Amino acid sequence: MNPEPTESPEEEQEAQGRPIGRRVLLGTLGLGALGVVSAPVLQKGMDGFLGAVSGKDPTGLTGLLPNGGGFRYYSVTASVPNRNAQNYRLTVDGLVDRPATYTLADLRAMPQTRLVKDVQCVTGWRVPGTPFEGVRLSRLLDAAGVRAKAGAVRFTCFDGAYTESLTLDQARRSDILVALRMQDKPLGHDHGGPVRLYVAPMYFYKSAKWLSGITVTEDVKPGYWEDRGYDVDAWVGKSNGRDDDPTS
Ligand SMILES: Nc1nc2c(c(=O)[nH]1)N[C@H]1C(S)=C(S)[C@@H](COP(=O)(O)O)O[C@H]1N2
Ligand SMILES: [Mo]
Repeated sequence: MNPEPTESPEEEQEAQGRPIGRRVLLGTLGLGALGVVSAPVLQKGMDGFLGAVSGKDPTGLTGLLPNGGGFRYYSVTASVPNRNAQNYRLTVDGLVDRPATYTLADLRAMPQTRLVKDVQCVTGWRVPGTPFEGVRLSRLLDAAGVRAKAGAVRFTCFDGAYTESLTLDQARRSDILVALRMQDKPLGHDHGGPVRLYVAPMYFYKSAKWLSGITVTEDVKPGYWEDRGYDVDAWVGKSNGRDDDPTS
């Protein structure tokens, strides 16, 4: 069953779940500004502002209309702890021979892959030509030694709520990264830093932010948005009832 793109859970959440952001934005810009700004741009501004609130710069409101490069900030939790080079950890466990825990330095010391492709959110927005850089997921899986009966990979996040998954065949693709950098800069907190998943060929909801766990499992378990109607196999242009141009 495909969700109706114009009434996707993400948008419902944006509409209902952010009374503080809406109130602050209305109070700051005033109704005159709202009359001029079209709805999609206003929505971007709200997301950008919320991103700044949860990040570090709540003062730069006008600079966030529209926000940085077309990205919209998403989090299913009200706040997310900050993790840095000192306290970030990524665990790899489940159906593997060699479970491992990586620090940020460990991940930085591994061979890095850089990909430049479009980003496509299932709600419609697209950001062209975005560089992501990091360690191939397949490399971490090989290092862990995936057991024969394994069929899927589950991702967990240090926001404590978001989850995602891939089949093992998907996870082994060369265009899926454990990303440390985006737009040729270290991944900032708002974009899921210091480490997020980047699943180039799929809708951006597969690219779990604030990645903290990779667990090899027998079967695919639907992730956060997939429990709420999104397709588990999220190929751009071939899922969720959409016909976007592919990103890979
Ligand atoms: N942990 C976590 N990862 C997440 C999300 C989220 O809410 N929490 N939202 C997903 C969705 S729907 C999108 S479009 C992108 C948004 O990434 P951005 O905030 O860097 O633009 O993150 C994806 N990964
Ligand atoms: Mo999304």
